Amino acid sequence: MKSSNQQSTRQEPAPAPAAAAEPTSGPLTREELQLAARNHSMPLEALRRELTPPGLHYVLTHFDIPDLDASSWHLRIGGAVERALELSMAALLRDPAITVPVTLECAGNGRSLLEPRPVSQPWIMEAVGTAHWTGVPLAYLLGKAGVLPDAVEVVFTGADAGIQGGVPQQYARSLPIREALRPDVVLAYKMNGADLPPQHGYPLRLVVPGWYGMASVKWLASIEVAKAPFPGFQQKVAYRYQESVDDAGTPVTRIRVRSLMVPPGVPDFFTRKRFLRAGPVMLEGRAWSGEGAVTAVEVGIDGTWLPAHLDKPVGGYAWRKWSLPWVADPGEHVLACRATDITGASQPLEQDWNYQGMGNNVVQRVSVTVE
Ligand SMILES: Nc1nc2c(c(=O)[nH]1)N[C@H]1C(S)=C(S)[C@@H](COP(=O)(O)O)O[C@H]1N2
Ligand SMILES: [Mo]
Repeated sequence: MKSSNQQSTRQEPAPAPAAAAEPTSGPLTREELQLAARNHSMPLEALRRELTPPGLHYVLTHFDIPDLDASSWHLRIGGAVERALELSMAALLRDPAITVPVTLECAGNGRSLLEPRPVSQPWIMEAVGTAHWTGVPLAYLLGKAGVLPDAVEVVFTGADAGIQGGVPQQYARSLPIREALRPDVVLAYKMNGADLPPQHGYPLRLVVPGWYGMASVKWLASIEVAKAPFPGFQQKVAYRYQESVDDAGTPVTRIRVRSLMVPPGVPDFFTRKRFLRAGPVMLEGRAWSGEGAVTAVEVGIDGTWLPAHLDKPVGGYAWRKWSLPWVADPGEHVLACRATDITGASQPLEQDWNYQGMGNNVVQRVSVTVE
């Protein structure tokens, strides 16, 4: 550190931009509260529903929600293509459509459970939701445009702009070509059968099944096929598994296996602690993984793990319902759930820390008082 009145000829390097402030063990800040009041998670009781109603689905918006007019809005598809396209909403509505059930989860979900706490949107564990997304397969439009053979990525830019880590930007993310050409990647104009709500990307958003939410760019303005990896802030600085601020880290991609439980009984208003009557109770919840099918869920009752029943999956990248009957006896109990996916990956009992608080898939524990 040099003091301001000291003369120095040595040039200090400018600090590299960071996705968020230094992690802390201090109390929640006003800035975190401000973000938490804008970006909400899904109340856990909504896990009872296979599809999350839009108002209950989690929301994460970095900057401001744009106010777009679908009648004048256009999507540009250009870059390394044979013919650039400029599409109106009316034109997109005439293209073939698909509907895909997708569980979206924010990569920062669980961030605030880490110690020290990465400072950003302070998710606890409910930044998740499942919807039917209807729209045009991205592969269809890329096929129409004709991707050139030396293309490596596709860059998606949203209409929303702001500053993060000192860097002015429009929200933008890329996908490798092979992911962009998957048949289930959709440019969605409907959520659960209705027009997209403003907060979920009206009039058009990308939905990338299996990937953490940051890949699913909302309020799409343009799609650019690129011959080199995209160096944008949300790709190279944010959404990385980093040990420290100056670790380049590795990119966050697919959703790690995870399960959540509908908290049984009734809550105390302020503490959210749970209370229920002694006797039979059906423990239930949902489990998902961006790596493929969920193959097992175990329910922990005071540290003893029991296999849960799994319902049929509703889609390749949508959550799967699990349930287990339990006879609650009076006293204090700790309930937990733990999913395993087709790759053999299971949720950790303790979470490894990372600088941005990405990919936390630690098992959920629910304390209940049975009376
Ligand atoms: N244009 C734009 N797209 C975006 C974002 C954003 O801030 N701007 N946030 C991303 C992040 S981090 C997540 S987790 C998901 C959240 O989608 P949802 O709000 O529809 O649940 O949108 C992604 N797409
Ligand atoms: Mo996110």
